[in-house]
Amino acid sequence: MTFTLPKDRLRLAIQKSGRLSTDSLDLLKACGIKVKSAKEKLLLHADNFPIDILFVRDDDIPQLVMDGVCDLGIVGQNVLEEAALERRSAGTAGGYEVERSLDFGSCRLCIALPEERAYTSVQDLAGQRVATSYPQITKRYLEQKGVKAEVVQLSGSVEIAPRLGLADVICDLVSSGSTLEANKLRAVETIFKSTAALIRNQRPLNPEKAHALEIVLRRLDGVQKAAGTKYIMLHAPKASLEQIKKFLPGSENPTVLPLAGDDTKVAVHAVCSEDVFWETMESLKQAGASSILVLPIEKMML
Ligand code: PRT
Ligand code: ZN
Repeated sequence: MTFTLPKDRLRLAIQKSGRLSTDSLDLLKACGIKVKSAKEKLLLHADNFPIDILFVRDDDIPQLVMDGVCDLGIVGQNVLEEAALERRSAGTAGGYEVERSLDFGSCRLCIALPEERAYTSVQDLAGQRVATSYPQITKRYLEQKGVKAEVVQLSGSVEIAPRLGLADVICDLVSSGSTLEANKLRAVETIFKSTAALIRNQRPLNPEKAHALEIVLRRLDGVQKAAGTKYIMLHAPKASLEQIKKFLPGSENPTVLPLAGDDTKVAVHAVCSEDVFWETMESLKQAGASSILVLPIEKMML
């Protein structure tokens, strides 16, 4: 299929269908970029922003960005690191920059072995066969540790390799750990920690695209910052105001307002940069606060 892409619109590659797809689309939506969900399409134009979205397999995203076919991509840092190492070993150029780490797609690349096997240190992996979909990252780790082991590349179902006799140990992504548990494996080393990231091609953008990217990044920072914050409102006796302020997590300058009809109390409004737990609310209550409300914040611009 061939299509032409306009030169003054940003091109962003995201995963078509998989663990990062919904979060990537939700992030665009939170940044005010409207894309109609049409999963059968390869390319979508945002209606209200100069950006086109390309829906592809996650493995293709680093290459599309490094080769400049797309200006931007949202991809797991595990996939990115593997592709970058692969390119380096093949001597192929292609620069990229990680613009932002994102707060989804978190996982870790772990070495795991059958539960019943003893393990004391990474040196125990010498002479072993390690099955993985991430041969470059795995080899780099083993080399750094001075361990000589055979790396067997598999494209999927790595967790069954020991049972099939294809390998002695595996190196695979883990998030909850239930896949390892179901396959009677245990993680013994974490060799790479990953989240999704927004990446860009290293070459300078033309002024229109650079301006559009600046806006996207500002909005994205506003969304990510808001995700970890809460707005808290409460009534505080004037006498215990200073003590109550100390319990407000990560809040620098709360707003203190008079309370109509009661001059012994004030209303306190604060943006808390950390989550507000029940324990915090209980401490506030004990310190004399009442009518405590905790609200989520959708967007922030400071
Ligand atoms: O079709 P396409 O090639 O686009 O997708 P894919 O099947 O290659 O990737 P997908 O959608 O499975 O994962 C996309 C990205 O999500 C990965 O590259 C990671 O950055 C991130 N991610 C986060 C994960 C996991 N968590 C994860 N748990 N990717 C895969 N897994 C797998 C893992 O390989 C193992 O099989 O889930 C299993 C382990 O999960 P737990 O929860 O049982 O530990
Ligand atoms: Zn993939």
